[in-house]
Amino acid sequence: MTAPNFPEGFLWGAATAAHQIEGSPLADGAGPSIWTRFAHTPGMMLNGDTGDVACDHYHRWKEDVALMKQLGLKAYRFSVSWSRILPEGTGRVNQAGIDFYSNLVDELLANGIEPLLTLYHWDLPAALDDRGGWLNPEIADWFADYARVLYRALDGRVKKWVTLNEPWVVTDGGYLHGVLAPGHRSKYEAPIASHNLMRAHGAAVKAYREIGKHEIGLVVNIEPKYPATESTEDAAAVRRAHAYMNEQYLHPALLGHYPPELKDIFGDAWPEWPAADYDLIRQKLDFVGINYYTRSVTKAAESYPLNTGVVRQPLGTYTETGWEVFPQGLTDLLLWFKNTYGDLPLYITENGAAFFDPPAAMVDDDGNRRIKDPLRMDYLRKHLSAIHDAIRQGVDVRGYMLWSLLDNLEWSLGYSKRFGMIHVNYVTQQRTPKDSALWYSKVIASNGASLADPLPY
Ligand code: PNW
Repeated sequence: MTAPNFPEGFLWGAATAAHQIEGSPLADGAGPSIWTRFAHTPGMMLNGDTGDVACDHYHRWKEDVALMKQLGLKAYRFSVSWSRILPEGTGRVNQAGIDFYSNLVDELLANGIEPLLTLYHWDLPAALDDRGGWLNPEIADWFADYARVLYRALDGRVKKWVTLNEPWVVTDGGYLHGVLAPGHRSKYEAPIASHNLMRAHGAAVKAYREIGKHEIGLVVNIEPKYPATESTEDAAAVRRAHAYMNEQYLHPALLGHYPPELKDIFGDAWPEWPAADYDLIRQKLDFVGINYYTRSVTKAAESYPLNTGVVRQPLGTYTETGWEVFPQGLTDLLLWFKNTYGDLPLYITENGAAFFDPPAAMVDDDGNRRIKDPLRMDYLRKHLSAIHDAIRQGVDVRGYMLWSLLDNLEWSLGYSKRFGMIHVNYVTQQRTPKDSALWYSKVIASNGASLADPLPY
């Protein structure tokens, strides 16, 4: 490999989300979110884990920013918990909630780290779920009002804003399959939740144009779909899966319409939407954030309501979440994005892997605690090279946020899956950068050139 040239100023960073790391969800006047509630519903979380303590980032944010600085991160993507800011979701503002994020942003800036702020990473105020949550069309206004509070408090110090993280996961997990909060299972609800998410996105971007002076975008998780065989049935399955996951949100946000396959998938559960909604949803965006983890090899199969299945690859490498490692898919996806939606600045806003890492027991010759995580290093190196391939082919990728800064609460899978480049001991809360973090730190310092070097082991 020749030394890759990443664009000057490429934004190297790491990502987290409020409910996954903060802990103390009800501290200082915050209201409960659907995740506080879901995690305390028996049977919903693996091992009965909750986000009550998580990484205790709510108290250790200074230490965590110091670690970011030590590793040389240029950027940090985090999310704000809506119910810390507005305990009832609308109306009364909780100043202590604003102060927490305001202090975090100041600390990042003081350490030369650019904040990327996500307004919604899945923790809807429980009070709003009681009013219908994402099924209530009023939520577009609720979300824009919440966004305005933060724009007023932080715009200027925060220059990169994200409306929603992964509307697909919110709907698919939360309203179609019931595995994520609020735990509903309905093909009638899913399209409504999706549509209201996109209306809320549009309303928040519109509000930003009135108040904000910098950049705002949307973050989606996308995953290329390859056919299992050359049959026409599998080709059709790929089209459904692709429309459902990759186009359902990007099409309305960037093109102003839904892909036609959604009607086939949802049948009578797919409503006709008022034309005016599409104007609200389609707003000019300053960038799009892409979260990439895996691909899927797709076949026709009986499943609700998509009638698709995934074929496991016998020679594939799989992570602890059962996702195939497939770096080429990221290059393919970035090229697909450019061909479909045109030139728009892109950030990889999440990419990473859960692997089993040995506990932080090893001590090296210099007396430093070491955690060897060769699989994560290899995963990151291959994906960064895949991004570089896309950049060479003309895709405008401006930054990379590794998922995740810290081991954290992997939603309903609890603490069983470790995505962090920094190990967290959940008993002592001790943080230990894994070898992948030390390696990533060198990649950052060389602006990617060190990707050409072989891995240390
Ligand atoms: C993302 N999928 O979720 C989230 O943004 C993170 O909060 C999460 O911890 C991370 O990825 C790791 O899971 C996803 O099924 C969940 O394709 C599911 C999928 C993709 C992303």
